[in-house]
Amino acid sequence: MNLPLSAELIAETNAREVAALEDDYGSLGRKLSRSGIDIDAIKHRVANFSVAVPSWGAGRGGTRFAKFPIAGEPTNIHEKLEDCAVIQQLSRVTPRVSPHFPWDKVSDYAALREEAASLGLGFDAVNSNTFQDQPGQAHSYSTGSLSSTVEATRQQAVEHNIECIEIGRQLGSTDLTVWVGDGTNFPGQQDFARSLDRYLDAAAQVYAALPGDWRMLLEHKMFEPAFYSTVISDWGSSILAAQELGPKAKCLVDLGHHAPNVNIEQIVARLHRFGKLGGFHFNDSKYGDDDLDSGSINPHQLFLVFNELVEAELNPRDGFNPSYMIDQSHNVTDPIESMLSSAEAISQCYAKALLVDRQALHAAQEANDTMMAFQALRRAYTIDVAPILAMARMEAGGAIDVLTAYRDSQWRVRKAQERKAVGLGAGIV
Ligand SMILES: [Mn+2]
Repeated sequence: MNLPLSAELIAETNAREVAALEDDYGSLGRKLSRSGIDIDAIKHRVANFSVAVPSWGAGRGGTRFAKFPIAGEPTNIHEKLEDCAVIQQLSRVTPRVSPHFPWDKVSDYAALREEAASLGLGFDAVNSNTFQDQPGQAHSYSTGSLSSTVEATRQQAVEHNIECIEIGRQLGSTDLTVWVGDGTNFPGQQDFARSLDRYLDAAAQVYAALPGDWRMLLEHKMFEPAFYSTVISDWGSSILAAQELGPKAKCLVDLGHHAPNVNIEQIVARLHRFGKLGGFHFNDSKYGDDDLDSGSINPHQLFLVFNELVEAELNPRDGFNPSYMIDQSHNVTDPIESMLSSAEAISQCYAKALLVDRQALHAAQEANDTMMAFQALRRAYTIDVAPILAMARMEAGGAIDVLTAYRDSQWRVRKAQERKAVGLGAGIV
């Protein structure tokens, strides 16, 4: 194992914090035990929770207007893996990286898998990219990809997705995430029915290439880059497509890809009810698909989503194994710091959802006791679960205070001396 930070550094920062943590953990444990909850059992479940980080999230993102790179940001997949390993070493909750092709292309994927393993990392869902043209590409995606009116373009998009499956097999992935930017900017530009027909026909060719234990995760998005309509615009289109494709096709919910104020937690429950909840992209938003840090704007919504996920876990119906990933654009922060902070926000909401008294909640629901049903959620939401997360992290070798340990490590300062500078330019991720 070739972990990026020294274990001594983490031990030193933990030594400053451990007495306070033990005090807080003990106090919270006594409080929870009065409600019949064993804090160690919650800690055990939190320790088994994980969320993937996207390779592209390790670099600074940007908007349609500009990108402001920082010194020492990663310039290739090898450096991205190093940064992801820092996040995992400190947080112990992000053991997998979700790669993106062609951005992360290398000549030897077996070697890349070994390189990741030596850093303490594995690979999560593989992401295809048919929303931009690459140098030397035969057919442009300017007319769309899987739904393009141009047959050769559709075929190229199918082949790219199949290539992603092949790369993913070598990396140890078992999921292909498909998001297409296909859509229109003008009324009348495309026929809604025929463009969906073309998408389904092409997606079925990708589906047919899935190995037996793989899933195809369909990610819907309401708008952007198309601003009038998109082909897979909402969870309705997504579940209909997934149902038509077959049992290995599932829906992936990105928290930012909905109309404002949509009840996302209800969508989660609906998709699970029909065995189609395949994955999650965590981020937060204020106005649209802002890709802000998870839990930074609406942590209560994140908690309510996890409340549904815990319900689903307890009642798995056709199985429950969603693929979780952070999907954010880090435009103004050090991406490592944002992902450390976000991983903690996500785990916190999971831990709080575990603290919900399900028996009391279900009893109140059956009795139509609105206030007590709401209070069952409110009681859990207001508990500060930070000591549970910190204890789980420390016991797994991570840092009690991840951001302080990261800053103490001087990682970015050291990388700024080693890595070449990243160019300016637009940087939507
Ligand atoms: Mn996403």
